[in-house]
Amino acid sequence: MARVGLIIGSNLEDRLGYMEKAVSSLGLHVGKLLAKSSIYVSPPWGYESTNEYYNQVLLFDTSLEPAHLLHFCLRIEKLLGRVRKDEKEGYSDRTIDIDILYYDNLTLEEDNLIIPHPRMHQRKFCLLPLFEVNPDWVHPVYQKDLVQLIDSCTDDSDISRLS
Ligand code: PH2
Ligand code: MG
Ligand code: MG
Repeated sequence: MARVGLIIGSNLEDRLGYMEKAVSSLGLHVGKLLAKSSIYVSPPWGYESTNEYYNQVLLFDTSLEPAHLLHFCLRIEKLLGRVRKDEKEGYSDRTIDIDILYYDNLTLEEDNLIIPHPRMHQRKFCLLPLFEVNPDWVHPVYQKDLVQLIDSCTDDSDISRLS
């Protein structure tokens, strides 16, 4: 059994609806939901769009291997209407994105899957909700805890909790 942190995000149409559906599908396919953070609202990171994101971090116990976990994440994205543009064109708006932030203390670098998520330490919309649900987490590559990661994060975008 592994303990994993996932982040879900949506910036199109019925954002809360897509996120609720993602949480329930993940509960069916991935394992036991242990915690979910508040929903955080932030502007698109890394590209221009007027559609703000909702993001939420989820913690699960799972018996899926990393590759299977990724498979289910991608399948649920597709079921929820995610259309993937050519990724060479950069980021684009999406109904739902489901990313693996970490998988126990594992570090993995494969062509289609890097764990921990290679850009999570650059993004407040990952670090702040993760701090809410697992404040003791330590990044297995950088060996920094979340207070240190948040402190050295240069992301200055406006982020708030959905109230
Ligand atoms: N996801 C991205 C690119 N930019 N910005 C925010 N605020 N939230 C996201 O989830 C997000 C993003 C690529 O996956
Ligand atoms: Mg993503
Ligand atoms: Mg993704």
